[in-house]
Amino acid sequence: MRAFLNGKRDLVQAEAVADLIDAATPLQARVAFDQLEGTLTSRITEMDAQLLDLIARLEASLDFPDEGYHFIERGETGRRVGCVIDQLDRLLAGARRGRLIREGASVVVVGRPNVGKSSIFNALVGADRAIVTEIAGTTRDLVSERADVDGLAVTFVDTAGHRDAADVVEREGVARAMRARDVANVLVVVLDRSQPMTSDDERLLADTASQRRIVVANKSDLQAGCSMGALQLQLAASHDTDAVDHQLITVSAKTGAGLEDLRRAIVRKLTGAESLRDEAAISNMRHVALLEHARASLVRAQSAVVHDEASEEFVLSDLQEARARFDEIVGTRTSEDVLRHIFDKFCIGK
Ligand SMILES: Nc1nc2c(ncn2[C@@H]2O[C@H](COP(=O)(O)OP(=O)(O)OP(=O)(O)O)[C@@H](O)[C@H]2O)c(=O)[nH]1
Ligand SMILES: [Mg+2]
Repeated sequence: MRAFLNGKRDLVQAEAVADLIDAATPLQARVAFDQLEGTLTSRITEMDAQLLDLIARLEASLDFPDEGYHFIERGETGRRVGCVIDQLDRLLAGARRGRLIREGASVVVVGRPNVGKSSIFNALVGADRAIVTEIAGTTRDLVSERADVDGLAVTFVDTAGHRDAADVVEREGVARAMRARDVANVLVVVLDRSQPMTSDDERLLADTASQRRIVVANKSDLQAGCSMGALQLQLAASHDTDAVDHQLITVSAKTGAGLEDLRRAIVRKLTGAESLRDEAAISNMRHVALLEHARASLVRAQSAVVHDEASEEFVLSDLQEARARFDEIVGTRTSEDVLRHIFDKFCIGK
């Protein structure tokens, strides 16, 4: 707090110290460290400088209306505001990753009985956690286990095979599987490639089409019972929009073939990136909220400029508003209450 009050650290950096202390995984510490070194601050300073320049030009145009001279054209104003919005969007895209890093994610394994869900689940968590037998309907309850995937804390959940069960215990298991399915960040839908597709498979593919999912064809060590081409077509048919999602991963839980591809696909699905290590991530919700607020002001300014519907004064006030949010993030204009709240979290040695 003293470093902040004396201008040696901005607020973002001070908050990073708290995050560093709280970090539970190496990746969380990395994100905090980036922030401490000023990655976020420098991005914000850049955007702020662009807005300041724009504001100065607009104000000059307002101050000298009679000179017949514009310090900036409307089109150029709109373009420059758009450019800052793009930068904000990139930062906000990193916020989803930041949140994942902080909070972790859940990956739920579903599929009809006996396709190898528990075998894949065990392989993903790296332990013989769930019972595997050749009897269909082995797993009857949710089995969950946390594992570190590429630095992310992921909770994997194994579920009961999806079918119309006669047994009450299994029926309850299937109901639980459905509930887990609905709250998953990513679904792993398992099919058995050694068997022809059944109506249960088709129903599951259709039911999960709108969710973020990875479809896996397991038992690739056995002779194929359905062609990959037919599976691909089936997948394409169950999707109406998201074309990139047709991806099908072939694995064998028995030999381990393809499991590394599956792990990578899970990270990509969760984060939208190949790896979590290549981009700055924002993990602080205060920053996200203020960035979103700034973005909304800029969108308002841009639409006023583009539709030529408001005078420069209104555009100016929206731009000022966005700058005020930037100031709040780095702490040059942050209320006492917020500061107290932030520094109250540093209770070292108390
Ligand atoms: N050959 C071969 N057998 C596999 C593979 N994966 C699983 N199995 C076998 O398939 C059977 C079912 O595996 P499980 O992992 O229990 O399947 P499940 O989907 O969890 O089944 P339920 O819990 O009953 O819904 C077992 O006998 C496994 O040994 C694989 O990749 N290749
Ligand atoms: Mg099972």
